[in-house]
Amino acid sequence: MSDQLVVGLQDELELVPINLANRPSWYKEKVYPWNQVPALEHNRQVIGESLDLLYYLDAHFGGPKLLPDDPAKKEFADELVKYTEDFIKDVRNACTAKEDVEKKLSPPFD
Ligand SMILES: N[C@@H](CCC(=O)N[C@@H](CS)C(=O)NCC(=O)O)C(=O)O
Repeated sequence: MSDQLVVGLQDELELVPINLANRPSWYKEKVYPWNQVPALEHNRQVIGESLDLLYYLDAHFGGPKLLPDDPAKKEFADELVKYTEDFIKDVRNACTAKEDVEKKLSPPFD
């Protein structure tokens, strides 16, 4: 680790853990109506969606960039985040299906 001083986002933002199994009502009512995490409230604006957050954090805060500068790599990162989201959604749907769970799990893992 370098001895360079790194100011992390934790010094600029307040991190509020949300228990997804027992979400506080204020979160949906006052912060993020979609009631999912993550979400960021900054300058009276609420931003959700992981990819939008990465772009927002890079644009509004200092420190190491979360996304690459190279447009081709940025496009790949974009694709990767979207792909991961679809994968998680498919796996979650398969796991919570009432029947054929194994059959429904195959396509995302294939
Ligand atoms: N499209 C959203 C998906 C967010 C998401 O699925 N968050 C999960 C936790 S990682 C969540 O809040 N799950 C609870 C729910 O969907 O009810 C993003 O990319 O930020």
